[in-house]
Amino acid sequence: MKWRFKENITGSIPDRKTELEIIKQNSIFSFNFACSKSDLISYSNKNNDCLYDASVVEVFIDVGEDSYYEIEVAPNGATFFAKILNKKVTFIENDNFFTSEVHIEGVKYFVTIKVDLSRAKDIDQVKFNAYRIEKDKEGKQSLYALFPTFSNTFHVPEKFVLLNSFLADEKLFEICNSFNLGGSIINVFPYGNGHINKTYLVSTDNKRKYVLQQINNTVFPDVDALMNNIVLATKHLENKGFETLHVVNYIDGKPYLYEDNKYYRVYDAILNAVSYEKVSDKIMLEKLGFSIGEFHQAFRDFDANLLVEIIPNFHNTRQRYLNLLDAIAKDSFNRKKDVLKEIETVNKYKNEYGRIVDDIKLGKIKLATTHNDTKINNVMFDLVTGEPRCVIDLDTIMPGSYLYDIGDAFRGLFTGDNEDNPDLSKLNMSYSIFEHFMRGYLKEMKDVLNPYEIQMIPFSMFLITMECGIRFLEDYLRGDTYFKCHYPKQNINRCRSQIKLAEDIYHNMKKFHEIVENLLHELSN
Ligand code: ADP
Ligand code: GN1
Ligand code: MG
Repeated sequence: MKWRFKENITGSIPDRKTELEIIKQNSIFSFNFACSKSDLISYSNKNNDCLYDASVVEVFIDVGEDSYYEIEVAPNGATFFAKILNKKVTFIENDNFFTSEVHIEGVKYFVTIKVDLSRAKDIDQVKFNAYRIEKDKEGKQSLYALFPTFSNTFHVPEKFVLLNSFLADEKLFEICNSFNLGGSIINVFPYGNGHINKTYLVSTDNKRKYVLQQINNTVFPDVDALMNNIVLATKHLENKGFETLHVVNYIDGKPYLYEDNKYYRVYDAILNAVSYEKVSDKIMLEKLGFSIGEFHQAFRDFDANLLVEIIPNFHNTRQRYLNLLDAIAKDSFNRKKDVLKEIETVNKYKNEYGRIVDDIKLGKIKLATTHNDTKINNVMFDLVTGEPRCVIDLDTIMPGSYLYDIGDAFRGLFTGDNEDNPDLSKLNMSYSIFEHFMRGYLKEMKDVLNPYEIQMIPFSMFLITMECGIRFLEDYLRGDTYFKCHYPKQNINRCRSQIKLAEDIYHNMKKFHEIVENLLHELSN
């Protein structure tokens, strides 16, 4: 892979191209530079002279000692080799640490620096950065770097990256580095179980951790609006003293980076916290319900119209059903035959799907700022206290009904880690889970929901669960393009679990009503 250098102070892509390719052969690492548009001015032909006062390419390498090596090669082949310890330069002669070669073609020059890293105690800990200085005929000096230091010096060891990890996952390292995270990146690992974005945990040597996400641009075509919603919502929460996601801006001040047709964002990682696929502890459930209620309360003085409806009709179940009918009619992948039973079950309830959207239009159900994806793994719990700390995954924050979030939370809690488990007996439609979560939620929200909304809680659990089944089914018929799938028929399994749960809820709504009534009675005393 060839890397293009950036302008060192601004991080912009310069017209004058510098490319670097790194090739590893056992302990020898070849750094192959291709430098275009050069006036080929070298300072002198003496080694260890002030070569950096004219044109030169450079590699800085830290092999795990307190100091780092600086290697420079000029277009005329002269070299500079020194050890830098606390900014103090010690020249090195007669060392076989590296060899170099230069080749010139017109105004272009090529340098190969071969470094022998067999002296490194732990090759995985070796860090580096690479640079170019170009001094033109007019005497103007330009600084370029693989990882810009955003200053007028290259001597910023915090900008070095681990060489081996970099070679393993070069692109992600480059992206993380360009966000200016204030530390050398140690690792970038795939992280979490989300179905939509690609998520990575980024560790740096400044002890801070970050979450890098490649935003799913098919699901979210308007990334500007998406990030604007998130920034508005998180600022609102922050102003109220709640812990929330914190967006790390790209160096141009935007909350995301667009590169090679892909969108990336970085959040501070929420430390000492974890997200779960299932929760059954009674105390935790009550606290979880409370924190979803708190989330709703926090946005009561926020103007929901400031938020763009990022996925129109997201919880319009009637529309979701119509989309499914369209996918069935098209049957583009000839998959309808695999899911006839599921289609039949979904059709049975078709007259129910418009109820909440129609009630919103009639004013019986309020529109508020809602999360719209209150899946349990979108809540971070404290590792020490076990308590919910904050609700994350704010991609779908937009005007909606509280009932969407309540219904969705139970869908997730009853599903647990069995969303794609073909053994449907593992699903857990539990009155106890309902009661404990609802107790916490109603403590916060009983006076905000109107009596009709309260009455609709059990129905909302049925509706959102069935809606999710419909969405998995549609995605299967359309060739698995929306939800991340890890094996061929995963969306069928997911659909079956949701439909089964939805039917169970539908047939037991009376019992859920009774629990709500009892809780309201308990909480009013
Ligand atoms: P998706 O939209 O794909 O579900 P999420 O934003 O929910 O993506 O992220 C996926 C997972 O990554 C979450 O369930 C959580 O475990 C983890 N995660 C996301 N953001 C953070 C964060 N800021 N700090 C810690 N973990 C996070
Ligand atoms: C998706 O992004 P994630 O994994 O938290 C989906 C939800 C579904 C859920 C089903 C933006 O949630 O709506 O209910 O999968 N999110 C989006 O597991 O579509
Ligand atoms: Mg998520």
